[in-house]
Amino acid sequence: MREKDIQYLDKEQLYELQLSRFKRTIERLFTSSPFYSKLWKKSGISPDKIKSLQDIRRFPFTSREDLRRNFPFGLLTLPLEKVVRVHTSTGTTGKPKAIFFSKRDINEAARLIARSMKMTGAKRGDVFQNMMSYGLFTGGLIFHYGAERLGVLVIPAGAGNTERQIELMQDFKTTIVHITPSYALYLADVLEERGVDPKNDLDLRIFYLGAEPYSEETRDKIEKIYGVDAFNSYGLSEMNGPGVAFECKRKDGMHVWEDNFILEIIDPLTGENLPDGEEGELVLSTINREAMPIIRYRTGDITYVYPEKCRCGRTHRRISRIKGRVDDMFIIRGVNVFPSEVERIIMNFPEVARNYQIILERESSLEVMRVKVEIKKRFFDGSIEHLRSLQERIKNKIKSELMVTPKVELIEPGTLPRTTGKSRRVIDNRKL
Ligand code: DLL
Repeated sequence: MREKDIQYLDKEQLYELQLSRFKRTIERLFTSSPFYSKLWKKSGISPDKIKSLQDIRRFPFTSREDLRRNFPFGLLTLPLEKVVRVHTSTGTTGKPKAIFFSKRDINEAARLIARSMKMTGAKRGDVFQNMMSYGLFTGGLIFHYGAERLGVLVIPAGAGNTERQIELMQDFKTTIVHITPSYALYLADVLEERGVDPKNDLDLRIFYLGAEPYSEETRDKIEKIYGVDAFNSYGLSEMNGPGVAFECKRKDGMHVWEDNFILEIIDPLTGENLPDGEEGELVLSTINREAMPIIRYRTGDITYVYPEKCRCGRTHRRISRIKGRVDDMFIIRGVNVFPSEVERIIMNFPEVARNYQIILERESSLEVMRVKVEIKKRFFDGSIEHLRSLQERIKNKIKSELMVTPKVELIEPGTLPRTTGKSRRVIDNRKL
């Protein structure tokens, strides 16, 4: 089937495609995966009982722990001579997770990236600078293969070495950049210090932002600074890496490529499926992968499915911007808070620069949320009254929206640690 046709299949056709791929995946796993066949036999499931996609709900979830416990080869279903690549994902604790790819798996992952890039307007003749880390992280190589497949000129810059990134952008007249939102903000600082105006002195037109949660306000900020269209890109190593879900030109939710993944939203506490429109944890199953299919993987990411079809005409359903990970959420004085909500609030203040940090502490027996916010230089050096009132306004806004009274600290730009990869926004010192 042609790429374009897959994206615009009508609902029934997409359903049939998913169902047949789902059945085939389950049948294969029953015969080739000791891990799944054992698990499913224990739950009394067999492939011939699958009649509809709803039947996926009878399958047990696969957890991050399952991947760790079976590290490295436990979920591999092909002999090693048919496997051509491994990527790993490092958690904060213990063993990483290993994800294996056959040649076909790499091609299919690249197809999804090429499809996503094309959807946003990338085309031959574009110069694409990939500022994501190469190596075991998927943001480098998986995206790289997709960009080559589309036929753009790829600069495999990797993350970091900011001076060289700027030089590369200038020398090769880069038009498209793939970058984490926190590195995009950091890069903007360095450009400013060098006297380079990203809007007028460079040739940029498209940014792909992903690999970590960020707010709509941060996207707006990046679009304004660079004068580009910035598209949200979502994925995780366990599901190939990037290319799971991507925004189209409408920039209103990310299309999950449902010909490759089955998408469910569950209540993270009960595991019950939730209807479209309700927020919960995203669960994904691969239905077009050979080396290491994964069924009902609990991503830990909080989102919801848009109930209505996108105006772009594509049938693949959309998920909302990721609110955070189930385990990112912290509870302070009984209130549940996602760091992304704090970000959304503070980034709405024009005085706020590009970086912030949330520190959770205990002062005597009371829990305190300290929010350190970098302020643009001209405001930081401006009147003290203005700073005092700003501090008060940020505090009150957080208090009224999140029901927690924070301690707000305004600090000079460039004070907080900067990152070229994924950022760490919350430091929890309460357990110490
Ligand atoms: O971050 C893959 C990726 C690379 C995605 C490049 C997009 C661009 P992991 O290192 O395994 O893989 O981390 C996956 O990062 O479960 C989310 O919690 C978070 N994440 C990824 N993309 C987004 C996004 C890659 N657009 C984890 N918004 C996921 C929010 C994101 N969170």
